[in-house]
Amino acid sequence: MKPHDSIPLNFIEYPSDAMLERARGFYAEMSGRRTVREFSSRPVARELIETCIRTAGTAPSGANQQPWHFVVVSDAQMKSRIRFAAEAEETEFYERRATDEWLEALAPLGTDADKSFLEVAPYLIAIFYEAYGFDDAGKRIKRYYPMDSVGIASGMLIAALHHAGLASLTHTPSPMAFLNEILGRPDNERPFLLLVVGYPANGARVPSITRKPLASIAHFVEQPNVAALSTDQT
Ligand code: IYR
Repeated sequence: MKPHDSIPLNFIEYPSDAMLERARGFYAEMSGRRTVREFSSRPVARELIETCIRTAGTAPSGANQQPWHFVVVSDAQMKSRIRFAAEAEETEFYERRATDEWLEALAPLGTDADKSFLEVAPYLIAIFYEAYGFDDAGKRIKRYYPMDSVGIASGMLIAALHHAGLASLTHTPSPMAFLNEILGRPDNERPFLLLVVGYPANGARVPSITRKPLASIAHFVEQPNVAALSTDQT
């Protein structure tokens, strides 16, 4: 089937050595990203945040419904309200809700119910997905893969922020329905992630963790190279 309307693809082809250089350069840059939990209150230009959100908005989405909404909070009073509500949930989590197994899994990261970074960091980006939408007549319409789509957009936002030189923290107080209430978002929007954004605090430290090597996160299903096999056997 053809789309209703089409335009020529704007595809940039690079020489193959340049492609590898770009791939390696981007990997090197992204492998330097770390989730940060100690933020500086140093202000960040709003235009940086706007531009990174524009990048997030280029993510692929189910039926191109772009089922996301980003609420950018820099207002101190709002940040305090969010911190207060998040800490209430987190205290419940750490003291009662979390299983011992879960707490054990988190122990290496050193997280706890203190969420002071929610007031310190210059920006909180509350990311919502639309569980359903509305047509022009106000009738409920289905959204396709909204969570998955917002997950992809969030990943792109995290990459864009890192690329711009900012640190972020993917914070998921649970449950986080309080974000709808505090930020006045409608019922069809569900909180997906609270992204904390800013500069790291001076001397910020992060847990000593490693990333799984390629061989343990991927494998290739390839056509056997028949020529190479027959020479090996001689
Ligand atoms: N939401 C809690 C707990 C927490 C859960 C996971 I899974 C993490 O990777 C990190 C933290 C908190 O933010 O502390």
